[in-house]
Parts: sequence; C-alpha cells; structure tokens
Amino acid sequence: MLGTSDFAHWANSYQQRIEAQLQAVLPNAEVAPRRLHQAMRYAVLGGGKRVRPLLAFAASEITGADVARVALAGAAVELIHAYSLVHDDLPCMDNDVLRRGKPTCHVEFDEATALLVGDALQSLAFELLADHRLADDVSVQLEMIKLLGAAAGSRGMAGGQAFDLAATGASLTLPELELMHIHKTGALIRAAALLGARCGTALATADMERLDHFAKCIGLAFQVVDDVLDAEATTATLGKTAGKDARHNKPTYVSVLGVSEARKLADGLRCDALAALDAFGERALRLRQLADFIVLRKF
Ligand code: GRG
Repeated sequence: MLGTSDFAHWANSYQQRIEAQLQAVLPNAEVAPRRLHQAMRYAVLGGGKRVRPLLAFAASEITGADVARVALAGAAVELIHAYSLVHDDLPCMDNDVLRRGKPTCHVEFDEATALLVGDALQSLAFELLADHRLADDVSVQLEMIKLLGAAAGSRGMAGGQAFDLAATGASLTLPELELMHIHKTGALIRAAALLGARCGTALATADMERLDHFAKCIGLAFQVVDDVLDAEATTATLGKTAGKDARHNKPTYVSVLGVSEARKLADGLRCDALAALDAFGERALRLRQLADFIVLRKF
C-alpha cells in the first residue's frame, strides 16, 4: 500500500502537468488584445489546488486513458472553474478582493476586463474539447462536450450560482442546501471525473454509475469542507477571504448543522464515495487518495 508522501508526489507531478497544459493553451500575453490575454493568464496560472484536473487524471487511471488527452480535458474543466471564480468575485456577485493569495482579476485589471476573461475562458474550454482528439469514438467526444456544457450551464454550475444568489439572507433546509451545492460546486467536480474516465476505454454502465456516485458524493463533501474552512481557517491559509459566508448571511452547512456535524457529514460522504470505488480495486487508488485529500484538507 502506498503512503501519503507517494500521493503528494503524484499530485505534485500532475499539478505541474496541468500547469504546463494551461500555459500552452492560453493565448500569448503579447498577442492582441494584450490586456485581455494578460488577464486570462493572470486568472488561471500559478495558483489553485487543481483538484478538478487531478480528479480527471485519477479517474482516467480506471480506464487506462492517454495522459495527453486527459490533460486537455482537465485543462478545459479548470478553465471553466477559473472563469467561475473570476465572475463570482465581481462586485455584482460576491464582491471579493482576494483570490488564490492575490488581488482578484477585476481588482488587478478592471471589471469589464474580468467579465471578458470569464467569457473567453469559457469559450476556450469548449474550443479545446472540440479541437483535439480526446476519445477514439467521435460520438463519445460529442458526449463529452455535451457533458461539460450541461455541468457549466443553468442546470449545473451557473444554475447553482443563481440558487446561491437567491438564498442570501434566507434560511435553507438541508435538502435545499444540498440541491444548491450539487449544482454550484458538485456539477463541475462530477464532470471532471467523468471526462477523465471517458478519455479511455469505455466503462460498463454499472461502472460508470459507480464512478458517477463517487463524484457526486465527493463534490458535495468538497463543499461541506469549504464551508467548514470558511468558518474556521484564516484568510492567509486559504488565500481567499475567510469568514465571508457568515458576514454575507449565507446559509451554509456550518450555519445549518454547526461545525462538528458538518465535519461528520463530510466524512460520511467520503465513506459513501469510497464504497462506490470498491469494484475498481487498485485502479481507483488515486481517486481514494484524492477523496481523503478533499475531506481532510486544511486549505
Ligand atoms: C459565476 C457562473 C458562476 C459560477 C460561480 C463555483 C462558483 C460558482 C463560485 C465560486 C465560489 C465558491 C466559494 C464556491 C464554493 C466552492 C468552490 C468552488 C471553491 C473554490 O474552489 P477551489 O477550492 O479553488 O478548488 P482553487 O483556488 O483551489 O482552484
């Protein structure tokens, strides 16, 4: 059995791989429109845990996918994620000034540029998925493009953000909170795992459902932990403003359950997620380790 340091080494090497892929696909900052291209690179490069691409790489180990394909799929998901952070930080949404330990995109550049950064990153994500061979079967690749579109759109992340904006100042029940986060945070995390797997050999329907269940549980666990960290960690550790949820009067797992129950919920979700991987044996080692990282992380 491999230990934590082996996971740290694996994660580090794939974080570097995704960084190189993102460097390569982002427009050159010296090419016009330079300010927009500089801001796109600023928003994406040199920060973030890269959890979504790591999930794509880990899931792809189940289906023996080509790493070059997975890097492109993982980069597409990370571009969507980076766009969502840039837009989420805008004054019309969360109005935040710190992200990944540096000034938010609209603070460093300006609001109009930040809006365009999000738009352009989203377009680039789909361009990547359409422009490179990611699956042997063209119809599978079309399914992959559709999957990311649904995960990012009004029935996925953007819809979750709409639920979130509507919930400010309201009190939500646990099922309502879950519905919001399955969309806002969970949809893209789920897409990352499924896209990584789909770059390789096709899985039987039952196995795809197992992976999907894993991804749903871990996507929700990610958000529960995010809420706990917002309440307990410092701004310096997180690289983003801590304690914001309570100040903005947002319903969270901590406001509904308290820290201790929220932690128990995250651990229960981790156990459910891990159980869904039993059928995959050693091929799911990295997914198991990532599940542990997501729930036990301190930032
Ligand atoms: C603006 C369409 C639109 C959507 C925004 C994802 C999102 C929806 C907003 C981000 C705000 C937020 C705090 C979401 C909760 C969980 C989350 C996605 C945290 C940030 O993700 P990490 O921790 O960030 O993976 P890094 O910086 O490590 O990539």
